[in-house]
Amino acid sequence: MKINHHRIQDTNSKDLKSHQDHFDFSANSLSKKGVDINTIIKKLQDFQVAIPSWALGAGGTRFGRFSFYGEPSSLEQKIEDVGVLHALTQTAGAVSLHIPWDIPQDYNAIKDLANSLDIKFDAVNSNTFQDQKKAKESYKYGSLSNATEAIRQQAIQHNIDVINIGNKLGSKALTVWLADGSCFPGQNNFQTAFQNTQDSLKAIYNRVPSDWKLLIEYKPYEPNFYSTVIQDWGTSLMLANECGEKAYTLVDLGHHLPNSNIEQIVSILQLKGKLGGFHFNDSKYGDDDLTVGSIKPYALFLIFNELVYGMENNPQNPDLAWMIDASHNVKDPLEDLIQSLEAIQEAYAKALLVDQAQLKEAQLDNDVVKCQEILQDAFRTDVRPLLAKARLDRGGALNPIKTYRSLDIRNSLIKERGKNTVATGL
Ligand code: LRH
Ligand code: MN
Repeated sequence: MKINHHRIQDTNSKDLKSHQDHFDFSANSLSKKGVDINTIIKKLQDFQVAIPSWALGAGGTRFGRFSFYGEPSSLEQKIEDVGVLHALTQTAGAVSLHIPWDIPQDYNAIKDLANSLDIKFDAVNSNTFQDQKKAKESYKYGSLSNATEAIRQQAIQHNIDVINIGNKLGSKALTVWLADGSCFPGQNNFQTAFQNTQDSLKAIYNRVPSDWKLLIEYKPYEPNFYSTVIQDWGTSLMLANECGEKAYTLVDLGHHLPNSNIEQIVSILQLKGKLGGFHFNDSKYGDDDLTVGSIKPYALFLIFNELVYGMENNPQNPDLAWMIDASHNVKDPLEDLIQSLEAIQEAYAKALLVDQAQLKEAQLDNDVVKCQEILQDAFRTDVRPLLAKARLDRGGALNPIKTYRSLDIRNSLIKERGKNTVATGL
Protein backbone atom coordinates (compact mmCIF):
# COMPACT_ATOMS: atom_id res chain seq x y z
CA MET A 1 0.00 0.00 0.00
CA LYS A 2 1.40 3.46 -0.95
CA ILE A 3 -0.23 6.62 0.46
CA ASN A 4 -0.92 9.31 -2.10
CA HIS A 5 0.39 12.66 -0.77
CA HIS A 6 -2.75 14.48 -1.88
CA ARG A 7 -4.82 12.36 0.50
CA ILE A 8 -2.55 13.57 3.33
CA GLN A 9 -2.90 17.20 2.21
CA ASP A 10 -6.69 16.76 2.16
CA THR A 11 -6.74 15.61 5.77
CA ASN A 12 -4.41 18.49 6.71
CA SER A 13 -6.63 21.12 5.14
CA LYS A 14 -9.16 21.04 8.02
CA ASP A 15 -6.43 21.77 10.60
CA LEU A 16 -4.28 24.23 8.66
CA LYS A 17 -5.79 27.38 10.23
CA SER A 18 -5.47 26.24 13.85
CA HIS A 19 -1.97 24.92 13.10
CA GLN A 20 -0.95 28.31 11.69
CA ASP A 21 -2.29 30.08 14.80
CA HIS A 22 -0.38 27.73 17.13
CA PHE A 23 2.75 27.97 15.01
CA ASP A 24 2.67 31.76 14.84
CA PHE A 25 2.28 31.94 18.63
CA SER A 26 5.22 29.55 19.21
CA ALA A 27 7.42 31.20 16.58
CA ASN A 28 6.67 34.61 18.08
CA SER A 29 7.37 33.71 21.73
CA LEU A 30 10.46 31.63 20.87
CA SER A 31 11.92 34.28 18.54
CA LYS A 32 11.57 36.78 21.40
CA LYS A 33 13.85 34.43 23.40
CA GLY A 34 16.39 34.55 20.55
CA VAL A 35 15.56 31.03 19.32
CA ASP A 36 16.28 30.45 15.59
CA ILE A 37 13.09 28.56 14.62
CA ASN A 38 14.17 27.74 11.07
CA THR A 39 17.38 26.06 12.26
CA ILE A 40 15.38 23.89 14.66
CA ILE A 41 12.85 22.95 11.97
CA LYS A 42 15.69 22.03 9.56
CA LYS A 43 17.35 19.87 12.24
CA LEU A 44 14.03 18.12 12.92
CA GLN A 45 13.57 17.43 9.20
CA ASP A 46 17.12 16.05 8.88
CA PHE A 47 16.59 13.78 11.91
CA GLN A 48 15.66 10.45 10.32
CA VAL A 49 14.95 7.43 12.54
CA ALA A 50 15.24 3.82 11.36
CA ILE A 51 12.20 1.61 11.86
CA PRO A 52 12.93 -1.93 13.14
CA SER A 53 11.75 -4.44 10.54
CA TRP A 54 10.95 -6.81 13.41
CA ALA A 55 8.39 -4.49 14.96
CA LEU A 56 5.81 -4.07 12.17
CA GLY A 57 3.56 -6.84 13.43
CA ALA A 58 2.04 -7.49 16.81
CA GLY A 59 4.64 -8.33 19.45
CA GLY A 60 3.95 -10.86 22.13
CA THR A 61 5.19 -12.37 25.33
CA ARG A 62 5.40 -15.98 26.50
CA PHE A 63 1.92 -15.44 27.86
CA GLY A 64 0.35 -14.61 24.54
CA ARG A 65 0.28 -12.67 21.27
CA PHE A 66 -2.75 -10.76 19.94
CA SER A 67 -2.61 -9.81 16.24
CA PHE A 68 -3.84 -6.59 14.69
CA TYR A 69 -4.46 -8.20 11.35
CA GLY A 70 -3.17 -6.91 8.07
CA GLU A 71 0.38 -7.60 9.25
CA PRO A 72 3.16 -7.54 6.63
CA SER A 73 4.08 -11.10 5.62
CA SER A 74 6.98 -10.23 3.33
CA LEU A 75 9.94 -7.84 3.34
CA GLU A 76 8.26 -5.90 0.52
CA GLN A 77 5.15 -5.34 2.67
CA LYS A 78 7.37 -4.32 5.61
CA ILE A 79 9.11 -1.71 3.45
CA GLU A 80 5.67 -0.49 2.31
CA ASP A 81 4.59 -0.09 5.96
CA VAL A 82 7.75 1.91 6.70
CA GLY A 83 6.77 3.95 3.63
CA VAL A 84 3.38 4.68 5.24
CA LEU A 85 5.10 5.83 8.44
CA HIS A 86 7.52 8.04 6.47
CA ALA A 87 4.78 9.55 4.30
CA LEU A 88 2.85 10.60 7.41
CA THR A 89 5.73 11.65 9.70
CA GLN A 90 8.54 12.54 7.26
CA THR A 91 11.00 11.30 9.93
CA ALA A 92 11.06 7.51 9.31
CA GLY A 93 13.36 7.54 6.28
CA ALA A 94 15.19 4.31 7.10
CA VAL A 95 14.67 0.66 8.03
CA SER A 96 16.87 -1.65 10.11
CA LEU A 97 16.70 -5.28 9.00
CA HIS A 98 17.13 -8.34 11.19
CA ILE A 99 18.70 -11.44 9.62
CA PRO A 100 17.49 -14.14 8.98
CA TRP A 101 13.98 -12.74 9.64
CA ASP A 102 14.31 -10.37 6.62
CA ILE A 103 16.59 -11.93 3.98
CA PRO A 104 15.76 -10.21 0.64
CA GLN A 105 14.74 -12.55 -2.19
CA ASP A 106 15.30 -9.93 -4.94
CA TYR A 107 17.84 -7.28 -3.87
CA ASN A 108 17.24 -4.92 -6.79
CA ALA A 109 13.47 -5.04 -6.36
CA ILE A 110 13.78 -4.33 -2.64
CA LYS A 111 16.20 -1.47 -3.23
CA ASP A 112 13.98 0.02 -5.94
CA LEU A 113 10.93 -0.22 -3.68
CA ALA A 114 12.80 1.43 -0.76
CA ASN A 115 14.14 4.12 -3.07
CA SER A 116 10.64 4.86 -4.42
CA LEU A 117 9.53 5.45 -0.82
CA ASP A 118 12.67 7.45 0.12
CA ILE A 119 13.69 4.73 2.62
CA LYS A 120 17.37 3.98 3.33
CA PHE A 121 18.81 0.78 4.85
CA ASP A 122 20.30 1.51 8.27
CA ALA A 123 22.19 -1.02 10.44
CA VAL A 124 21.60 -4.73 9.78
CA ASN A 125 21.19 -6.96 12.85
CA SER A 126 22.61 -10.46 13.25
CA ASN A 127 20.77 -13.14 15.20
CA THR A 128 22.71 -15.72 17.18
CA PHE A 129 20.08 -15.89 19.91
CA GLN A 130 17.87 -18.38 18.03
CA ASP A 131 18.71 -21.66 16.28
CA GLN A 132 17.91 -21.84 12.57
CA LYS A 133 16.27 -25.05 11.31
CA LYS A 134 19.12 -26.29 9.14
CA ALA A 135 21.85 -25.06 11.51
CA LYS A 136 24.57 -27.58 12.40
CA GLU A 137 25.35 -26.07 15.82
CA SER A 138 23.03 -24.75 18.58
CA TYR A 139 23.32 -21.44 20.43
CA LYS A 140 21.52 -22.80 23.51
CA TYR A 141 24.59 -22.22 25.63
CA GLY A 142 25.86 -19.17 23.77
CA SER A 143 27.21 -18.10 20.42
CA LEU A 144 30.30 -15.85 20.17
CA SER A 145 31.16 -16.73 23.80
CA ASN A 146 30.50 -20.46 23.51
CA ALA A 147 33.16 -22.81 24.87
CA THR A 148 32.92 -24.89 21.69
CA GLU A 149 34.93 -23.36 18.81
CA ALA A 150 32.72 -24.86 16.07
CA ILE A 151 29.75 -23.00 17.57
CA ARG A 152 31.72 -19.74 17.76
CA GLN A 153 32.82 -20.19 14.14
CA GLN A 154 29.21 -20.73 13.01
CA ALA A 155 28.18 -17.52 14.79
CA ILE A 156 31.11 -15.56 13.34
CA GLN A 157 30.25 -16.80 9.83
CA HIS A 158 26.61 -15.75 10.34
CA ASN A 159 27.72 -12.20 11.17
CA ILE A 160 29.92 -12.15 8.04
CA ASP A 161 26.89 -13.30 5.99
CA VAL A 162 24.83 -10.48 7.52
CA ILE A 163 27.52 -7.95 6.53
CA ASN A 164 27.37 -9.25 2.93
CA ILE A 165 23.57 -8.91 2.89
CA GLY A 166 23.81 -5.37 4.29
CA ASN A 167 26.50 -4.48 1.77
CA LYS A 168 24.22 -5.40 -1.14
CA LEU A 169 21.51 -3.12 0.28
CA GLY A 170 23.75 -0.13 1.01
CA SER A 171 23.70 -0.52 4.79
CA LYS A 172 26.75 0.89 6.64
CA ALA A 173 26.60 -0.79 10.03
CA LEU A 174 26.27 -4.19 11.72
CA THR A 175 24.54 -4.39 15.09
CA VAL A 176 25.58 -7.30 17.30
CA TRP A 177 23.44 -8.10 20.34
CA LEU A 178 24.25 -11.32 22.19
CA ALA A 179 21.88 -13.20 24.47
CA ASP A 180 25.00 -15.06 25.65
CA GLY A 181 25.25 -15.55 29.42
CA SER A 182 24.08 -17.93 32.14
CA CYS A 183 21.04 -18.62 34.25
CA PHE A 184 22.76 -20.02 37.31
CA PRO A 185 25.92 -19.33 39.37
CA GLY A 186 28.75 -21.64 38.33
CA GLN A 187 27.26 -22.29 34.89
CA ASN A 188 29.82 -20.10 33.07
CA ASN A 189 33.45 -19.12 33.52
CA PHE A 190 33.08 -15.35 33.16
CA GLN A 191 36.64 -14.79 31.91
CA THR A 192 36.54 -17.55 29.28
CA ALA A 193 33.15 -16.35 28.04
CA PHE A 194 34.39 -12.75 27.83
CA GLN A 195 37.67 -13.72 26.11
CA ASN A 196 35.86 -15.90 23.55
CA THR A 197 33.44 -13.04 22.85
CA GLN A 198 36.28 -10.55 22.41
CA ASP A 199 38.18 -12.84 20.03
CA SER A 200 35.00 -13.64 18.06
CA LEU A 201 34.10 -9.95 17.75
CA LYS A 202 37.61 -9.21 16.49
CA ALA A 203 37.21 -11.91 13.82
CA ILE A 204 33.94 -10.26 12.75
CA TYR A 205 35.50 -6.77 13.01
CA ASN A 206 38.21 -7.77 10.54
CA ARG A 207 35.46 -8.41 7.98
CA VAL A 208 33.63 -5.10 8.59
CA PRO A 209 34.09 -2.86 5.50
CA SER A 210 36.26 0.25 6.03
CA ASP A 211 33.31 2.67 5.79
CA TRP A 212 31.10 0.62 8.13
CA LYS A 213 30.53 0.65 11.88
CA LEU A 214 30.28 -2.33 14.23
CA LEU A 215 27.66 -1.47 16.87
CA ILE A 216 27.95 -3.54 20.06
CA GLU A 217 24.64 -3.61 21.98
CA TYR A 218 24.69 -4.37 25.72
CA LYS A 219 21.91 -5.70 27.98
CA PRO A 220 21.96 -6.65 31.71
CA TYR A 221 19.65 -9.69 31.52
CA GLU A 222 17.03 -11.70 29.47
CA PRO A 223 16.95 -14.29 28.12
CA ASN A 224 19.69 -15.23 30.60
CA PHE A 225 18.78 -14.38 34.16
CA TYR A 226 22.03 -14.73 36.17
CA SER A 227 24.73 -13.22 33.92
CA THR A 228 25.01 -11.70 30.44
CA VAL A 229 28.44 -11.55 28.77
CA ILE A 230 27.90 -8.03 27.30
CA GLN A 231 25.93 -6.79 30.32
CA ASP A 232 26.58 -3.04 30.40
CA TRP A 233 28.02 0.00 28.66
CA GLY A 234 31.46 -0.51 30.20
CA THR A 235 31.74 -4.03 28.83
CA SER A 236 30.54 -2.90 25.40
CA LEU A 237 33.08 -0.02 25.48
CA MET A 238 35.93 -2.37 26.44
CA LEU A 239 35.05 -4.70 23.55
CA ALA A 240 34.71 -1.78 21.09
CA ASN A 241 38.10 -0.40 22.15
CA GLU A 242 39.66 -3.84 21.74
CA CYS A 243 38.18 -4.19 18.25
CA GLY A 244 39.24 -0.81 16.91
CA GLU A 245 38.10 2.56 15.56
CA LYS A 246 35.14 1.21 13.55
CA ALA A 247 33.57 -0.34 16.68
CA TYR A 248 31.13 1.55 18.91
CA THR A 249 28.61 0.99 21.68
CA LEU A 250 24.87 0.88 20.96
CA VAL A 251 22.54 2.16 23.69
CA ASP A 252 19.14 0.43 23.87
CA LEU A 253 17.18 2.54 26.39
CA GLY A 254 15.51 -0.59 27.79
CA HIS A 255 18.80 -2.31 28.54
CA HIS A 256 19.56 -0.63 31.87
CA LEU A 257 18.96 -1.66 35.44
CA PRO A 258 16.34 0.44 37.27
CA ASN A 259 17.33 4.09 37.94
CA SER A 260 20.45 3.93 35.77
CA ASN A 261 21.59 7.42 34.73
CA ILE A 262 21.47 6.82 30.97
CA GLU A 263 22.11 10.48 30.09
CA GLN A 264 25.43 10.31 31.97
CA ILE A 265 26.38 7.11 30.09
CA VAL A 266 25.52 8.83 26.79
CA SER A 267 27.55 11.90 27.75
CA ILE A 268 30.72 9.97 28.60
CA LEU A 269 30.49 7.65 25.58
CA GLN A 270 30.34 10.75 23.35
CA LEU A 271 33.32 12.27 25.18
CA LYS A 272 35.23 9.05 24.43
CA GLY A 273 34.03 9.13 20.79
CA LYS A 274 32.53 5.65 21.18
CA LEU A 275 28.77 6.26 21.05
CA GLY A 276 27.51 4.60 17.86
CA GLY A 277 23.74 4.73 18.09
CA PHE A 278 20.45 4.13 19.83
CA HIS A 279 17.55 1.75 20.09
CA PHE A 280 14.82 4.05 21.33
CA ASN A 281 11.92 2.70 23.43
CA ASP A 282 10.66 3.16 26.98
CA SER A 283 10.16 0.91 29.98
CA LYS A 284 8.86 0.82 33.55
CA TYR A 285 10.50 -2.33 34.82
CA GLY A 286 12.69 -4.35 32.39
CA ASP A 287 13.28 -4.46 28.63
CA ASP A 288 9.59 -3.69 28.11
CA ASP A 289 10.07 -2.21 24.61
CA LEU A 290 7.21 0.25 25.14
CA THR A 291 6.39 3.39 23.13
CA VAL A 292 9.20 5.96 23.29
CA GLY A 293 8.46 8.70 25.84
CA SER A 294 5.37 6.91 27.17
CA ILE A 295 6.78 6.24 30.67
CA LYS A 296 9.80 8.54 31.29
CA PRO A 297 9.57 11.54 28.85
CA TYR A 298 11.78 13.76 31.08
CA ALA A 299 14.53 11.10 31.10
CA LEU A 300 14.36 11.01 27.27
CA PHE A 301 14.65 14.83 27.20
CA LEU A 302 17.72 14.72 29.48
CA ILE A 303 19.33 12.15 27.15
CA PHE A 304 18.69 14.42 24.15
CA ASN A 305 20.08 17.37 26.10
CA GLU A 306 23.38 15.43 26.42
CA LEU A 307 23.17 14.45 22.73
CA VAL A 308 22.73 18.07 21.63
CA TYR A 309 25.68 19.11 23.84
CA GLY A 310 27.75 16.22 22.44
CA MET A 311 26.84 16.96 18.81
CA GLU A 312 28.06 20.55 19.39
CA ASN A 313 31.17 19.76 21.47
CA ASN A 314 32.37 16.23 20.62
CA PRO A 315 33.57 16.15 16.98
CA GLN A 316 35.48 13.00 18.01
CA ASN A 317 32.14 11.13 18.08
CA PRO A 318 30.68 10.08 14.71
CA ASP A 319 27.15 10.73 13.42
CA LEU A 320 24.82 8.51 15.36
CA ALA A 321 22.53 5.71 14.17
CA TRP A 322 19.01 6.58 15.31
CA MET A 323 16.76 3.49 15.50
CA ILE A 324 13.62 2.42 17.32
CA ASP A 325 13.45 -1.01 18.98
CA ALA A 326 9.96 -1.63 20.27
CA SER A 327 7.36 -4.37 20.50
CA HIS A 328 3.63 -3.86 20.34
CA ASN A 329 1.42 -6.04 22.53
CA VAL A 330 -1.73 -3.90 22.77
CA LYS A 331 -1.33 -1.10 20.17
CA ASP A 332 -1.58 -1.08 16.38
CA PRO A 333 2.13 -1.39 15.45
CA LEU A 334 2.01 1.54 13.03
CA GLU A 335 0.21 3.85 15.49
CA ASP A 336 2.71 2.83 18.20
CA LEU A 337 5.65 3.65 15.93
CA ILE A 338 4.08 7.00 14.95
CA GLN A 339 3.79 7.90 18.65
CA SER A 340 7.42 6.87 19.21
CA LEU A 341 8.61 9.01 16.28
CA GLU A 342 6.67 11.97 17.67
CA ALA A 343 8.19 11.51 21.16
CA ILE A 344 11.72 11.38 19.71
CA GLN A 345 11.17 14.54 17.66
CA GLU A 346 9.62 16.28 20.69
CA ALA A 347 12.54 15.40 23.01
CA TYR A 348 15.05 16.53 20.37
CA ALA A 349 13.20 19.84 19.73
CA LYS A 350 12.99 20.61 23.46
CA ALA A 351 16.70 19.81 23.89
CA LEU A 352 17.50 22.21 21.02
CA LEU A 353 15.74 24.95 23.04
CA VAL A 354 18.19 24.57 25.94
CA ASP A 355 20.55 27.55 26.02
CA GLN A 356 23.73 25.47 26.44
CA ALA A 357 25.95 28.54 26.99
CA GLN A 358 23.64 29.89 29.71
CA LEU A 359 23.52 26.42 31.29
CA LYS A 360 27.31 26.14 31.26
CA GLU A 361 27.56 29.56 32.94
CA ALA A 362 25.05 28.61 35.65
CA GLN A 363 26.93 25.33 36.20
CA LEU A 364 30.20 27.23 36.65
CA ASP A 365 28.40 29.54 39.13
CA ASN A 366 27.05 26.45 40.96
CA ASP A 367 23.65 28.09 40.57
CA VAL A 368 21.85 24.78 40.93
CA VAL A 369 18.36 26.29 40.84
CA LYS A 370 19.10 28.23 37.65
CA CYS A 371 20.48 25.08 35.98
CA GLN A 372 17.19 23.32 36.62
CA GLU A 373 15.17 26.34 35.54
CA ILE A 374 17.02 26.44 32.21
CA LEU A 375 16.38 22.75 31.55
CA GLN A 376 12.77 22.73 32.68
CA ASP A 377 11.89 25.90 30.80
CA ALA A 378 12.84 24.05 27.62
CA PHE A 379 11.11 20.83 28.71
CA ARG A 380 7.92 22.71 29.56
CA THR A 381 7.80 24.42 26.15
CA ASP A 382 5.13 23.09 23.75
CA VAL A 383 7.14 22.28 20.62
CA ARG A 384 4.38 20.42 18.80
CA PRO A 385 3.68 23.33 16.36
CA LEU A 386 7.36 23.14 15.28
CA LEU A 387 7.12 19.37 14.71
CA ALA A 388 3.91 19.83 12.70
CA LYS A 389 5.52 22.59 10.62
CA ALA A 390 8.56 20.39 9.94
CA ARG A 391 6.27 17.63 8.68
CA LEU A 392 3.92 19.92 6.74
CA ASP A 393 6.78 21.55 4.80
CA ARG A 394 7.94 18.10 3.71
CA GLY A 395 4.45 16.95 2.62
CA GLY A 396 3.65 15.06 5.81
CA ALA A 397 0.62 15.02 8.08
CA LEU A 398 -0.05 17.77 10.60
CA ASN A 399 -1.42 15.07 12.91
CA PRO A 400 -0.15 11.63 11.75
CA ILE A 401 -2.34 9.51 14.05
CA LYS A 402 -5.45 11.48 13.03
CA THR A 403 -4.59 11.10 9.34
CA TYR A 404 -3.72 7.39 9.76
CA ARG A 405 -7.21 6.88 11.22
CA SER A 406 -9.15 9.14 8.87
CA LEU A 407 -7.54 7.39 5.90
CA ASP A 408 -8.55 4.10 7.60
CA ILE A 409 -5.14 2.60 6.78
CA ARG A 410 -5.34 -0.45 9.10
CA ASN A 411 -8.58 -1.63 7.48
CA SER A 412 -7.11 -1.05 4.01
CA LEU A 413 -4.17 -3.25 5.01
CA ILE A 414 -6.56 -5.93 6.32
CA LYS A 415 -8.54 -5.80 3.04
CA GLU A 416 -5.27 -6.14 1.08
CA ARG A 417 -3.57 -8.78 3.27
CA GLY A 418 -6.35 -10.54 5.14
CA LYS A 419 -6.50 -11.45 8.82
CA ASN A 420 -4.05 -14.33 9.01
CA THR A 421 -0.76 -12.80 7.95
CA VAL A 422 1.96 -12.87 10.63
CA ALA A 423 5.06 -10.67 10.42
CA THR A 424 8.46 -12.26 11.11
CA GLY A 425 10.20 -10.81 14.16
CA LEU A 426 9.61 -10.66 17.87
C1 LRH B 1 17.47 -7.43 22.45
C2 LRH B 1 17.16 -6.44 21.36
C3 LRH B 1 18.15 -6.42 20.21
C4 LRH B 1 17.46 -7.08 19.08
C5 LRH B 1 16.28 -7.67 19.66
C6 LRH B 1 15.17 -7.76 18.69
O1 LRH B 1 16.59 -7.26 23.53
O2 LRH B 1 17.00 -5.19 21.92
O3 LRH B 1 18.37 -5.13 19.77
O4 LRH B 1 18.22 -7.89 18.32
O5 LRH B 1 15.95 -6.84 20.75
MN1 MN C 1 17.67 -3.40 20.93
